[in-house]
Amino acid sequence: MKDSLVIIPTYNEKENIENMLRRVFSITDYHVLVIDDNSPDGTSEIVKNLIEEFPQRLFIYERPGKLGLGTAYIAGFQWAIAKGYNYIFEMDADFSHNPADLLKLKACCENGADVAIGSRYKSGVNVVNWPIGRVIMSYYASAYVRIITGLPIKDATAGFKCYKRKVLESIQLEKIKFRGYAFQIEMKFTAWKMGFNIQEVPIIFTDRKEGHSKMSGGIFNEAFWGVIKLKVKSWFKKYPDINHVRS
Ligand SMILES: Nc1nc2c(ncn2[C@@H]2O[C@H](COP(=O)(O)OP(=O)(O)O)[C@@H](O)[C@H]2O)c(=O)[nH]1
Ligand SMILES: [Mg+2]
Repeated sequence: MKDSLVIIPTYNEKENIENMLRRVFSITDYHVLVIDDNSPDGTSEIVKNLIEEFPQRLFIYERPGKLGLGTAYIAGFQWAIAKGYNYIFEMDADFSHNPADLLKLKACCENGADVAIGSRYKSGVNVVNWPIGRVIMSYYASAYVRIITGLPIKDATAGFKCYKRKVLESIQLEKIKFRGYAFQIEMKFTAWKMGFNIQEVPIIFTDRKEGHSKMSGGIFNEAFWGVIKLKVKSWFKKYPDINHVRS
């Protein structure tokens, strides 16, 4: 069995998923787990057909309905831990994240990081084709997270990451309840509070050319209030000691 698993959550990604999977398989030897939320457009059928071509490398986890990105990743992390993968990635299906950057994220973890983050704001602002309003919102969202929580990360809502297995084993995943960007912030905040080594790797994020964003006002509100909740909860919470897992 190989040591790396890329988790790709999908909801209506029929235009992207096949190209994305072929691209990942052509440039890496990593395995892929697609978490599909019963996409009405038939995304899961496309994945299942490809499993015949890539058995033992491509897996699908089907859920009955749209349950959100956060719980999709939690299900994927639990699956990855049970199967024994050592490097576990989060990546979108829509090519906003360049699959070639998977190799950079893994190299960062091999060179000492416990969590490597594909960062749009590590060196300037590297976002292509997003409406200016969305770039500004995303950039200032990270600043807001830094001011409220102290999290020393330029791209707090980033969803392109590589975790070492021990990070996901140490975080109490069942306690993470957020669904959208707040989920991405909570994972980073928790890993940072526990003392894990988090590093940002500059990437270029390109807006999707196919399909539609599932970003919504509800996801925005969850993140806005979620950051404050996270901070307040952190005053009362005892984070697990990671010294026993440090290698
Ligand atoms: N399984 C699952 N995937 C989702 C859900 N919402 C979004 N996604 C996937 O998560 C990734 C990022 O979503 P996207 O809509 O592109 O968000 P944006 O890039 O912030 O606009 C894509 O691969 C989506 O198909 C969901 O509720 N469940
Ligand atoms: Mg997207």
